[in-house]
Amino acid sequence: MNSFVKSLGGIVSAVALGLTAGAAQAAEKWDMPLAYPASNYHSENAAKFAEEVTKASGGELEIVTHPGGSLFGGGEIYRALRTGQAPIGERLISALGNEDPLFEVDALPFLATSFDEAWTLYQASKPQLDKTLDAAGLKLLYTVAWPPQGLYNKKAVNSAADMQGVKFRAYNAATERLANLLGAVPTKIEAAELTQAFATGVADSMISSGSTGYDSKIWEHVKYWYDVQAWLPKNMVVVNKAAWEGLDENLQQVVLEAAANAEKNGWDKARELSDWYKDQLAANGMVVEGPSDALKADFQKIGETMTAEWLERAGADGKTVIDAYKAK
Ligand code: PCA
Repeated sequence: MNSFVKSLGGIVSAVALGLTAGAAQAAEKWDMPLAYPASNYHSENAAKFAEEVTKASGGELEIVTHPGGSLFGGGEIYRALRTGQAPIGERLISALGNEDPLFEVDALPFLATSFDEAWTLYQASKPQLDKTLDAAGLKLLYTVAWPPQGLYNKKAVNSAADMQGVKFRAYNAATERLANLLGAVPTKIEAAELTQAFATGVADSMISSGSTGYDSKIWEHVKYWYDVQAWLPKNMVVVNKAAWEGLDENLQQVVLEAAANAEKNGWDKARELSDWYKDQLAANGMVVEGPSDALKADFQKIGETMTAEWLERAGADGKTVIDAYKAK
């Protein structure tokens, strides 16, 4: 093809594209990256949220979820949202501790250990969370908690001594630190890569909920889960502020209403599924039990160290959150 024909072709297709874009201008489509598998309740809840927005807006704003890290991996989602590569998405809040220590408050061992306490901590930390996100060019739409975090390990664990040198999968800086304090050897691995990590022996242990163990059929590789109830981390769904401001007020209202529903439904679902997940681990042959007194004491000590370290890093803002939580 000579260059004249080529550039003519370019012009023709540019015109055609322009026409298509013009015709479709009324409707907006938002891709929504998610890090966790499609069948996980967080992802199902997000899909329902997306559907509600699409329906209630009469198709004016269509939200399409992309679970399992298929559009952006878990580690990429926050950046994609900040840069506007994705207008909306979901991320584990405590994975962002390197951005701001305040993101880690819901991964402090033994600060909030039940759904009720986790909800209270969320309310206490919300003003700071909003502020931090706003400064990053983002707006919080809703959060949903994970069930309480317990210890998975290939072998029985009676105390921290049994964790010496164990290959430990971490999902944020806090679980990395915890592994180090346990004497284990941490590697950060996103949930989407978990099955492979355990199958290939890259990891033999982790701290997570029954939910993530269930999603990755962890019983194929791991025998024990200790219900330590160390903390309940949350996922958040956030929207890029520029994308948000591009919506008219009616559409913003539609999104806010769907987000409020998603928050309520998501937390309800997490509570409802928490025991079910534990039953599933046991039904698939795992030993599911409470931690021994020695293990509990070791975890308590580690929790105190981590809380002191966090307070130092998080400064006055961190103290404000903790004080607000304790006052509730
Ligand atoms: N599951 C997520 C984070 C917390 C949880 O329970 C994970 O393991 O990646």
